[in-house]
Amino acid sequence: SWKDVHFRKDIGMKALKRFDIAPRVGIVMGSDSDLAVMDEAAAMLKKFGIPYEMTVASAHRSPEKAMTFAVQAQERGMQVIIAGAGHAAHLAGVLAAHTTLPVIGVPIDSSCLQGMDALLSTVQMPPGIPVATVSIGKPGARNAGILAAQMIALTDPDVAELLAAFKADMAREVAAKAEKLAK
Ligand code: RP5
Repeated sequence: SWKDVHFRKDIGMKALKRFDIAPRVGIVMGSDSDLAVMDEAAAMLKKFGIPYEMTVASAHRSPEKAMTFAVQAQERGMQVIIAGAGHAAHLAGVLAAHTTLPVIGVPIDSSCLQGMDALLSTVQMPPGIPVATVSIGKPGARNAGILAAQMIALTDPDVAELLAAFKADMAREVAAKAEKLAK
């Protein structure tokens, strides 16, 4: 089943094609230098068994590709887009301009301003075009993956079950830490 497919980034697209599976989440990043951060989002989607596709498209350097990705995402079966970019990060906003799918923005800490520039560029969308912006860098990318899973879980009980187990695991970990501290 598609749940058994391990969507490593290098074989992700091939696996999707081999099993004839449509990606449900599109992860887009402004440059391949963003990959180490965006891999955190991918890791979460893998954990919840959600097929995804990863690509590079830049709002500034390849605007046509970014626009086409957003325009085609829904008809290709995607339910959520996660977009990560650094510097003056307009990628998530540009994708959101071209789709009605929910777009989650990940500000990437790749500039001299450590991502504050990307955070403000991503979060400060004009009214009418929302981007659900998470925190800067790897923790934000991880949360983007979880948030995408939560959106998908609204109509997918299997994913909802995995998310509930994930939360229960976190609570157990905290309890174990508290217990250790009390000893
Ligand atoms: C942004 O510029 C990208 O998202 C990346 O974070 C940053 C640097 O890109 P490269 O110069 O490494 O390609 O558009």
